[in-house]
Amino acid sequence: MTRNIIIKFFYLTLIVLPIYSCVSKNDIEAIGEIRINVNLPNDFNSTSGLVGKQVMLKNRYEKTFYTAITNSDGVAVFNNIVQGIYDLSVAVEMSNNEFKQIAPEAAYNISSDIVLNGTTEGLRILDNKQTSFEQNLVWAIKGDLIISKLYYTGCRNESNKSYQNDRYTTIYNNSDKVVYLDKLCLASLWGSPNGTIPNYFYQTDKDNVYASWIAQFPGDGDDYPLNPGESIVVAQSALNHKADIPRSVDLSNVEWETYWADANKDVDNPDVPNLDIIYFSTPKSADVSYSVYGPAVVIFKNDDVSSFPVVNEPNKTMFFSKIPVTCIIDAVDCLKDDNQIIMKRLPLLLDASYTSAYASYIGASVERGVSYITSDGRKILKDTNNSFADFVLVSPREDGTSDHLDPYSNDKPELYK
Ligand SMILES: [Ca+2]
Ligand SMILES: [Ca+2]
Repeated sequence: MTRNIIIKFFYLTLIVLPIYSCVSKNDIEAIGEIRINVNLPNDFNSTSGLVGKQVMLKNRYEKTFYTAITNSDGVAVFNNIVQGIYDLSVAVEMSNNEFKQIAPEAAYNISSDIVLNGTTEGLRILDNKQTSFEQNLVWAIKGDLIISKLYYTGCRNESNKSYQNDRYTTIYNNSDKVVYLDKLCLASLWGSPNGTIPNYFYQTDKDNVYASWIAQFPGDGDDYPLNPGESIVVAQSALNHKADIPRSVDLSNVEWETYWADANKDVDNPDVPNLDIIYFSTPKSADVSYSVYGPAVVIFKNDDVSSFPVVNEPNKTMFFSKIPVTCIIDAVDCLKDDNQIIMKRLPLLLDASYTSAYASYIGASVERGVSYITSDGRKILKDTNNSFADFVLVSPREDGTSDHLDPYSNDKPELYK
């Protein structure tokens, strides 16, 4: 990944320099040295877990990335950063053994590997007055099941008319054990992915998230096993969308779909089992679905899901199901673009940043990059609870076809294309 970024910057430099040669020096002034001091949580008693970790700075307007590696003090040094507004991001994976050694109290009773992450949004690197910044990390348990791919943008037909009934979610077993999908819940959170007023719930409550809808797998505990390295797809509608929309996808043979009977507008594929709809804030809508501009999606298990409280924002009439963050297994926040950071819906603990398709109706998906491949050929997908670091955008080809949008594939080892 680092090599790709370096190569990218090498070419970028070759291309950009002649153009910039006519721009005044102040516009492109580089800042000499920027130091990022990465700090583990207070109850971690050593910085040994921080050696050799990647710190990323993303220039907001140029959408370029810089990376640096932490030294033995947990400090990452960047040289010759172009002045600008940056989003800082650190994501660290830690084994359960190391967790137990460095933070025995926090790790008590926890048998999973963990991730540590932290972000600072809108870091102002504009001059040499401040060249040293602190970045604190928070930890979270690494999930077995992960949302490996989201296709939420919809696409367009040959007459350029928008189409969005083909959205889907892929769930992957990222562990080395069989995991059961029984009673797993899939939910989309309330909140716009673009706008000017930050999400009320996000602003006021970091211990819960608030769902517009919740769909749940049936089963009583051992009915729907998912093997290590395998995935299943939940379609909004399990149809061959390609039959009428060549740029869309064939979802007629996926494992699951959501079907909302009450509005009488949805189609039930009898050959594909349905998730149970546990909660729906807008029951007159045709189906439970995602925003084409970017949903916030969570998967979780909780025995009390049917009796979660439903709450509204002050002076608002819509109600949402309140989900405690402690039961969430995986989550991804998708925003409309890089200018919508204030619209985040997921607490930093669940997703330290966000991912984006940057446009709607383009037939693009967001999918996790491959972290590594085990000796027996199983892909371990990137999962640091930081979508900015974990996800890559998969766009259609130039001719507009999107048949490479294979719901089951994760084959992007290199991030930040
Ligand atoms: Ca449906
Ligand atoms: Ca069905």
